[in-house]
Amino acid sequence: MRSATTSIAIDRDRLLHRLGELAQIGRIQGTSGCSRLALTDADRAGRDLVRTWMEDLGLTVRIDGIGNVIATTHHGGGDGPGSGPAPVMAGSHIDTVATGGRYDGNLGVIAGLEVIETVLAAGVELHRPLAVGFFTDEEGSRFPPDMLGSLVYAGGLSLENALAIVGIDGAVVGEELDRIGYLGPAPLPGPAPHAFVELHIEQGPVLESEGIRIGVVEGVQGISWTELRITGQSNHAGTTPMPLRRDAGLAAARIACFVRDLAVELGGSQVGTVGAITLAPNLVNVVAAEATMTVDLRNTDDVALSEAERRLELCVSGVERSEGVTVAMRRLAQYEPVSFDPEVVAIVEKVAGQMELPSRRMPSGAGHDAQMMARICPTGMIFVPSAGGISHNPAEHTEPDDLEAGANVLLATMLELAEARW
Ligand code: HGY
Ligand code: MN
Ligand code: MN
Repeated sequence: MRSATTSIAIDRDRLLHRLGELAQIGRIQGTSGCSRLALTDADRAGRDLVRTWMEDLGLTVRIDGIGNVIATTHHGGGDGPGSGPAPVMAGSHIDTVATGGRYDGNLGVIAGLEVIETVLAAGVELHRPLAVGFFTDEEGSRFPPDMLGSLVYAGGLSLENALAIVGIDGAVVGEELDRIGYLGPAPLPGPAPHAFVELHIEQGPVLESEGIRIGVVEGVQGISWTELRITGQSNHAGTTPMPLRRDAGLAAARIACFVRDLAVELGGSQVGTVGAITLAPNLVNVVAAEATMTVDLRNTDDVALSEAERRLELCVSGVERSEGVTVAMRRLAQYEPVSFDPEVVAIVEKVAGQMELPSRRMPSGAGHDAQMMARICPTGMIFVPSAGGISHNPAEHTEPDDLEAGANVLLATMLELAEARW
C-alpha cells in the first residue's frame, strides 16, 4: 500500500516475516504467542536477533547500563548517536509477559526497523537521523516497576537503584543483565531524541468495535501498583473455630473483592486488578499463614487515582482489624497520567487521514515506554486494532492489513518529523 504522504511504503512481507521470526523465540506451544520475561534466556535470544537485524542495516547500536538497545542511522550529517541533529526515534519493547502475544511491544520495534530499512533502500535524504530502540523490562512482571528501562533512560530512576531491584523470583536486575550480556557501556540518562513515536497494538476493544483502523493516542492513564504481604496464623482447618482464625487467605480474598467493587463504584476510566495471589503454606487443610498479592489501579484522572489508593489503604486497615492479620504494603509502581505532544498527535492524525485510514483520538489504558519518553521529548503513539480486544494472552492478534497500515503511518510520521527532503 503506497502511503499518500510519501512516495515510499514499508515492505509488508518483510515486516510480517520478522514479527514471525521473533515470535519463535520463547514460543508458547500450540499458540502464536510467546513468553520472554525480562532478562531471561529467551529475552537474551530475542535481543540478539533484533540487534543482528540492526547491525545488518549498518546502524550504530548503543547499549546502555540498563540494557536499552538503540540503533541510529547516519542521516543529517552525524556519524552516529550524539553527533549531528538529534534523531527521530521509534521504539517499544521486546520483553513479554509470561502469557504474551507476538505483537505487544514487538510491533513497535520491528515496524521501526522496517521504516529505517525502507528509508535506507529508497535513499531518502533526511535532515535528521532515524533511530529505533527496545527498552528493558517494559512489562515489569518479573522486575517491577513496568517501563523500567525507559524510566531510567528518561532520568526517572537512578541506574544504581534500578540495578538493585529484586524480582518476583529473587533474581537481581544488575546480575541478570550481566548474565545475559546486556550491561552496556552507554551512559544514563540517555540523550533526548528530537521526537519519539511508538506504534503499538491497542490491547483493548475500542478500535475493532468502532471499525476504526488507527488510534491517535493522546496520552496514557496513571498507573499504581502495590504489593501486599499479609501475615496471619497457620492453623488446623478442622479444629480451629471460625472466630479464632487469623486467615491470611480470607484477608486476601476480601481485599480482592474490594478492588473490583471500588473500580465499579468509582466508574469512569477506573480499573482495578488483582493479578497475583500466593498463599503459604498453600495446603488444603491449613489456614493460610501468609498471602502475597498485587493490586493494579489505573485511571486517566490523577485525583481519582489518588482517591482509589486512599480507599485501598482504608480497606486494608479494616481487614487487619476484622481478620486479626497484619499487612505490609509496598508501592511497586506509581506513574501519573501523561499527555502526548499535540503537534506529534496532530501529525499522526493528519497522516492517517491522508492515507484514508479511519482514525480516532483516544487515551491508552496500558502503560508504554512512550509515557517515559514524553518526559524528555515530543512524543506520540499510534494504535492498531486488537482482535477481540485481547492482549497479555497468546491468542493476541492483529490483522496483517492493520499491521501494514500502522507501519506506514509510522513511516510517514517519522519522515515528517525528520524533515525528509523529496
Ligand atoms: O502494564 C502495562 O500496562 C504494560 O503492559 N506494561
Ligand atoms: Mn506493550
Ligand atoms: Mn504489555
